[in-house]
Amino acid sequence: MNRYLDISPEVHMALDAGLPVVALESTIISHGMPYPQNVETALLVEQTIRDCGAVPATIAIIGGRLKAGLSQDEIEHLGKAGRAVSKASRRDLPALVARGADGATTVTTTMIIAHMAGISVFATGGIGGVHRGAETSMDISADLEELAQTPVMVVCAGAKSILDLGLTLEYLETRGVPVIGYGTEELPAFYTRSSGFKVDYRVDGPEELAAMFRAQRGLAYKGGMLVTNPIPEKYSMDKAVIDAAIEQALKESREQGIHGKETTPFLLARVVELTGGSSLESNIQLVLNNARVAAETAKALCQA
Ligand code: PSU
Ligand code: MN
Repeated sequence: MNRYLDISPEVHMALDAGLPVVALESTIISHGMPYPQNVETALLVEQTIRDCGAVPATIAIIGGRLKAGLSQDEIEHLGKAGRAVSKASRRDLPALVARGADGATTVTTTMIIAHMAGISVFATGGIGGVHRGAETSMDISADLEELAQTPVMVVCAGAKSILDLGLTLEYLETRGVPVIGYGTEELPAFYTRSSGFKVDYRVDGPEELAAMFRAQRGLAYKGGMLVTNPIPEKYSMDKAVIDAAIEQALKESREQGIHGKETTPFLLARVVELTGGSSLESNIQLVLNNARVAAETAKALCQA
């Protein structure tokens, strides 16, 4: 095992026994939602995974240690500290480990640590991607590169249209990452079920998903797989309302010269503020929905 990694006793026992485990990220806790809803959601997501018969492994960096499986106190700490906790992407891990610092893991670093721990299924809300205007800013999330090189299945609700969804799909195609629609042929756009873009393949259940992931492993590919699961109909948002909030947030980020790792957290926080928090409930519900699909798929992978 990696000398910087700590696997919690519960996660360790599950992995040893060949039981299903689902990884969860922590940037969504510290940077993706306000306190206290972030902590409530993180705990509810863990409970949802347990109710499905799998074991949750929330991932973060605490005091320079890579953690797979957090205590309630650690989750509470990450949620309360919020944006004071470093958002940790691939390039940040060496500094955080060497300095004994805390870090909230993005999709990228959650994939890295999940893979180190031997966990292959990961549930989240949305992934990073190619930003609008990337042809000049070159702002492309490290999440896409990680999907191309680390063998973890990421279950998300698509990507928010703060990004250029068409370019994000082009990038994933180039890097050989299969984009799967869960019960849909269309790429979901996080708050809404449709985006106008097609996914590569549609699957209709956890067994089919597990079979595809098993085949990818059998082919000895080094990359992962992106599963996009649309938000449940009853929680999906009005496209006009969310699009207006996103346009406004993008305009403010340009005016304020927001760039680099601050861009995504800034846009996410402004969208929640501008929609009066009505997007927060949708966000919470889609994460729970993804947790259920991930747990069922982790179970199907164990039954091989
Ligand atoms: N998109 C969301 N919610 C999130 C994130 C993205 O809808 O919480 C977070 C995830 O942790 C993701 C990260 O991995 O932001 C991407 O950041 P960047 O664009 O800086 O790579
Ligand atoms: Mn970026």
